[in-house]
Amino acid sequence: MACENEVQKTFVALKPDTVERKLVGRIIQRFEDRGFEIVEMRMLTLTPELAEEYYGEHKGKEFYERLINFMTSGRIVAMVIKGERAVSTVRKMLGNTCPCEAEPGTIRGDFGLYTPANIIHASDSVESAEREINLFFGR
Ligand code: FUP
Repeated sequence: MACENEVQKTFVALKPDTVERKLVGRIIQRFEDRGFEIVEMRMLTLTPELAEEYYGEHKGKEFYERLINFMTSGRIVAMVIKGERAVSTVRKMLGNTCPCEAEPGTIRGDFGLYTPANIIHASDSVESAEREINLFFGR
């Protein structure tokens, strides 16, 4: 497959488990090592309102309440990562949503064991990236 150049921005959140376990620096290091640039970064505690807006697509699913409780349980680090094909490449670096299925060498495969404490979130498409960047940095 041809490797087409396209600089993109994607949204990444380091979840409360990552802040609690003091893994923030090691995970950011992976993105910088890969060649990405951190262009925005903010530490915050999600309000239930923001968490519900952020995860609105999962409302009604059996894991939703646990997910919202977890995501509001401590500080997160929200950031915007920029670089060549950031959206798909960063997603590959994360590994499977469920850390038990994530390959070793991926972030979730190296640092996580279960959901919802699966270390990190990253946008799954260019459209989601725009929505999430706007939600966290556009106001
Ligand atoms: P991802 O895009 O990889 O973050 O995954 P999803 O958008 O499908 O899920 C968002 C979050 O919901 C996950 F990061 C963790 C949580 N979740 C569960 O707790 N259980 C599930 O079965 C699926 C997702």
